Amino acid sequence: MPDALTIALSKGRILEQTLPLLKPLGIEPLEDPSATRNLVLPTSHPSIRLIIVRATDVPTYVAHGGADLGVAGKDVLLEQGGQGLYEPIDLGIARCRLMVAGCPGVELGGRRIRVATKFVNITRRHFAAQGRQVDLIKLYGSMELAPLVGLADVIVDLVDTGNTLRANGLEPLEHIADISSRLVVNKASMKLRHREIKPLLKQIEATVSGPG
Ligand code: PRT
Ligand code: MG
Repeated sequence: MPDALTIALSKGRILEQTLPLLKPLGIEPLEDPSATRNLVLPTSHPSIRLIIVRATDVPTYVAHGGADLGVAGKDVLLEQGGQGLYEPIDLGIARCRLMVAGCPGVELGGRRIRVATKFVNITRRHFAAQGRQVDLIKLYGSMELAPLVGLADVIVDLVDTGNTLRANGLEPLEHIADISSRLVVNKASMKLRHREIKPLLKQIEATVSGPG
């Protein structure tokens, strides 16, 4: 299927919450994505296939034309800059909040603080907008650990239920942004394959904003 329209998704909540949006459009993977090791998945739609990539790699695949379309968290797009992409639809899925969090009662005033996060660009911008310089400590996961062992004063991470913070004795301190997943489109594809992509976008938009 060299000419198949390719949609990049990541395993986990984005895949789980995107498939129900694609199903009414007649787009269903022919094999169970959570059970297969295949990274290229044909669908019930003869000219649409899915590829499975890391959540943080979706913008890269789409910007460089490895996929025509993709679904990416707004956190990932904010952090990476979203260059080379159209971002036409807020899918309203995989919702959460980007928050500053730390130990209850932690004093942040009047000194330079250390912030552990995988979102270093978002974090720098957030504190710079407050006129604060911070020392950034880049981590790739388990951010909640950093304040507990004295690696950082606070963290910047995604929060949904708050259970992860609570389980580690941390609390949300500042709200940075509300996050949901966005449909992203390769700019050249949008021009060259407009006849296929435009109706798809219309249908997805109708499903997202539709009744119920
Ligand atoms: O897991 P992997 O390293 O492969 O990649 P990933 O973590 O980037 O992917 P995934 O599937 O975990 O997240 C994909 C996208 O889902 C993110 O980019 C967000 O846009 C969105 N999303 C929505 C979330 C959450 N909710 C969320 N709760 N992503 C992560 N979390 C994590 C959070 O980092 C923290 O560890 O869940 C924990 C907090 O959840 P609560 O419910 O305990 O508050
Ligand atoms: Mg994860």
